[in-house]
Amino acid sequence: MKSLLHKPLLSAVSILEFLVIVAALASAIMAQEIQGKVSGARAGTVVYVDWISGKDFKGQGKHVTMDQKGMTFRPHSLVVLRGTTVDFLNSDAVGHNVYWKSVGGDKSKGNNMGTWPQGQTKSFVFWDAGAVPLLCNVHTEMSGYIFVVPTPYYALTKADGSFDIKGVPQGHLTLKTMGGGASKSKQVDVGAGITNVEL
Ligand SMILES: [Cu+2]
Repeated sequence: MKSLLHKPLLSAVSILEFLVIVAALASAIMAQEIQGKVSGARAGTVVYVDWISGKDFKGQGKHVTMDQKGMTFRPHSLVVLRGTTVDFLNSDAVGHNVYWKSVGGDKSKGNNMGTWPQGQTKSFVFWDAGAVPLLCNVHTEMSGYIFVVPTPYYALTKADGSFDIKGVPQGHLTLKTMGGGASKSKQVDVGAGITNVEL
């Protein structure tokens, strides 16, 4: 009699324990996500998590390509983590130049990479966070953007201003925007699962 009562009780406890363990594992594995909308924004505004104290994210060793093709910068907007190397490629049959007047509005960070022919690449490592408006002094109608961000947690807004940043750490974070007008900023408490933010 005693053993009959005891057995189902034991198995009920172990099922509960099992479910608790599964739930704990799932929340640990499941990445946190920030979803939201930047009011008034169109496609191409960068939304990013600002510096996190105690963390020093670097894109060191990582290469991404900014192409000049069909007389345009491709992609038009490129977001990179600071420390990332941008390989400027010329895919057109004409010479293209690459220069920027400032980084994050700081004119002392302006640079002219020079002009080079088709098939060649010149590289630059971007360490300073901020917007880099790209120009070509051969073709004044050409323009592009590199947005250098301080953390690997970022997204570009879609046409309706919505965004989605996956894999964000939990905690008290600052969300900021870059490009597309005046910069916005908001404190966010990221918990498990999805956190919704309006900027
Ligand atoms: Cu050009």
